[in-house]
Amino acid sequence: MVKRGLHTRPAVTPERKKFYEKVDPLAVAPLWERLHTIMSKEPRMRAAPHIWKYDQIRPSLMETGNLITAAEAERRVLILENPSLKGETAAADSLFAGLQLIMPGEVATTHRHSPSALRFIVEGNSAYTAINGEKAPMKVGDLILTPSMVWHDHGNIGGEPVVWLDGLDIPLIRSLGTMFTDVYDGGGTHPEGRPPYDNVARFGANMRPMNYEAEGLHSPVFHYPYVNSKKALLELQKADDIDPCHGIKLQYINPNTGAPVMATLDCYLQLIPKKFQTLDYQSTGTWIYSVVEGTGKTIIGENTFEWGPRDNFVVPGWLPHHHVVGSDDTILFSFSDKGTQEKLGLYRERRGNFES
Ligand code: 1HN
Repeated sequence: MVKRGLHTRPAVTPERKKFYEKVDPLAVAPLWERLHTIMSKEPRMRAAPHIWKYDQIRPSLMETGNLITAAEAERRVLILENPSLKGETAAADSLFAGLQLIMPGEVATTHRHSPSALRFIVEGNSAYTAINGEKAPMKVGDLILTPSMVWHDHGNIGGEPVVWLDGLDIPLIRSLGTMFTDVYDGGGTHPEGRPPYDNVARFGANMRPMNYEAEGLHSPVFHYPYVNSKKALLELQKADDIDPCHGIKLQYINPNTGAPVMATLDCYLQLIPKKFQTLDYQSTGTWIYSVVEGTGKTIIGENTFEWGPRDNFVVPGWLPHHHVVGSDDTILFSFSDKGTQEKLGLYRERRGNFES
């Protein structure tokens, strides 16, 4: 008998083997042969922890600028594909991540899709994402949302290449069978909408227009400028209220509800002070990080990942992990499926010193 977790696989006697073969054409199978593979005492993710060092990827990413136009590619993205999920277009069991490049003068035309997406700007300050025609000028460290089924396009009006991290809920949408995509007017661009930063002024100043009625499952703010979110973290350092597992970790929220910014993607920005070592944190959530400022390392089970600005790494669910920060204060962006799991009553976490 093979013992694994809670369940044991019964012996395969010649009589049983014959039975299994006999019933196979009927499209039925004995659950007792499978129980040990599907049920585990605790989560076992298919994705392994992985780090994508920006310096190693950047030359190849820039090469794609000559290899294919944004027009031909539609979206010029190098998928951050987890080696444990090769060919599956995923960074982790439930999340997609990629690095998108847009060259000076290029546009990526308007489309919309049922997967929700976030952009976290990594390099360059001369591009924009337009949401229903309203431009969000991209600055390094800004978070820009393109929620489910909202029209969006990108453009680069300056002289430098611009790169951002794309985060999407593709694996979830795929498994639910809820994938829909539309191309705007056969590959065109949405007409100019409201002026840049309109959404930030309307909903992002802890105020909102009088008699506004909230609708939809996503934040009415779709642009969270880094200057604002970084300022909040720096101000909070004065209170010296450092969470042992997370440092100072702020969640980007939908101001209508206090909920995560989108139904299926939950975003965070955290400051961990220099020389700080966090306590272990274990959660059912999968976390994808983008390092903004500072250097350090993250220890995830057996893996130690050393990181600096613009590196990306993934912490798959239920793996205890902690951060060790170098000689400068560190700022980390991350996104997660935490919000999705919480809606379903499934999120669990453990903090501090525990048996792993
Ligand atoms: C997509 O539409 C974008 O709109 C980025 O910029 C990344 C990855 C998979 C599928 C669609 C975009 C994407 C994507």
